[in-house]
Amino acid sequence: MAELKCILWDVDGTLADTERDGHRVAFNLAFEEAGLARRWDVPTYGELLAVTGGKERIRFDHERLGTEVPPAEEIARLHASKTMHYQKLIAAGRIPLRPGVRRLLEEAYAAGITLGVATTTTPAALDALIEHSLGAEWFDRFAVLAAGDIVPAKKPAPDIYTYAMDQLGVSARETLAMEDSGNGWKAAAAAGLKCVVTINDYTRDHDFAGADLVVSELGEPEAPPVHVFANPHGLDDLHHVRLAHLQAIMHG
Ligand code: XBP
Ligand code: MG
Repeated sequence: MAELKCILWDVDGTLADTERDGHRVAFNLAFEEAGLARRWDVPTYGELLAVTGGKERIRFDHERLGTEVPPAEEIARLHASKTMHYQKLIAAGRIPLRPGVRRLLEEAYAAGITLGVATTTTPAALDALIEHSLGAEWFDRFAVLAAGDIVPAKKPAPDIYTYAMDQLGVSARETLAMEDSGNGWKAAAAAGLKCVVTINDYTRDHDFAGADLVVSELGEPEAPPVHVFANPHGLDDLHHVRLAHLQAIMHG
């Protein structure tokens, strides 16, 4: 039994549904701009999400098609262009936060819980989402922004979570992860964290066996109740996910 001291948030799919209408669209714009014929449609992109990290995903696409993998510098250039397009999409306000994210962040912040980000996405992409979707005050409210290539092994490796906890000086016992995907859940579990999962259309069939709560979204008091897919701690009153639920998970 431990007190909840820290919540580490995944970004893509958890804070906002960024993949289908954000990252995917930005990759396609970068392919087009580079004169490449490749386009990732919605189902194809879902398959490519098996690999985290945009540069890694481009490489994986070539590997699985059996086409020649471009040199690392070329992939990096293509990915830099993708990041620029992604920043523009985010700046245009195309991607709102998921239901309940702001509410729960505010509640936890007001309660003095340490908040951080642990994501595989590129720092520039994360910064755009904070600035345009969350609000610039969150640059200070998050005590750590752990992102991208800062650790070499991306999720499902635990490294980004371990890195974030090291930076904050908190232990796995007192930290909870918020995730949306199988790879994210595996990373959190491998780092020894309890984990709440909010699924989305790309991740609803992923394996979340062992997660501490699996729901459709965090939800809002005035909206219909969330769908609960797994509630191993037997949490009550799950119309929407509140800080009290996260604290109960840590006690359980
Ligand atoms: C997110 C990712 C990222 C984004 C694209 O995974 O895998 O690669 O899809 O971002 P998670 P970049 O939510 O588990 O962190 O192109 O900036 O890598
Ligand atoms: Mg995610």
